Amino acid sequence: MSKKVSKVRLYEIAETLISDYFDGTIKEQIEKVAGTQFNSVLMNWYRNGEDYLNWHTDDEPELGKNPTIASVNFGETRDFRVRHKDDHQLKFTVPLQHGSLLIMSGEMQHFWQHEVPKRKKVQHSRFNLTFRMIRD
Ligand SMILES: O=C(O)CCC(=O)C(=O)O
Ligand SMILES: [Mn+2]
Repeated sequence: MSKKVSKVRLYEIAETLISDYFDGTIKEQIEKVAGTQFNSVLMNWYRNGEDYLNWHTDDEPELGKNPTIASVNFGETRDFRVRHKDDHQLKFTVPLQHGSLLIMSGEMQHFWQHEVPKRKKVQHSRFNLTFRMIRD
């Protein structure tokens, strides 16, 4: 698929993804790769490079101590940045391309924060699905 994904195409992808999610197709594939099970999914929609997500850790108590979080990416490539909580100079960037899968697991959320920064040059949409296991 080309790098630029048209809006209409993106809506088609979103629709397919949502129906795939409900019949379990995507979830099952991701679970196989991640080696764990998920019971919830969150969709983030970045309309263009102005939309962003600030530095944070996924450390909500309902995710448990060492959560595995799997993120599947669609549309525009966006930078996913990671930095150490205690030393912000210790950081790296992963460009998340269309079709890529990012898995965060183990003690990552104890020591590392992540963000999706603004990117002025990005004009098109990107969304991702983040699969999680919410415990009661
Ligand atoms: O859009 C992304 O890749 C990051 C999403 C994220 O960090 C989150 O939903 O907690
Ligand atoms: Mn997060």
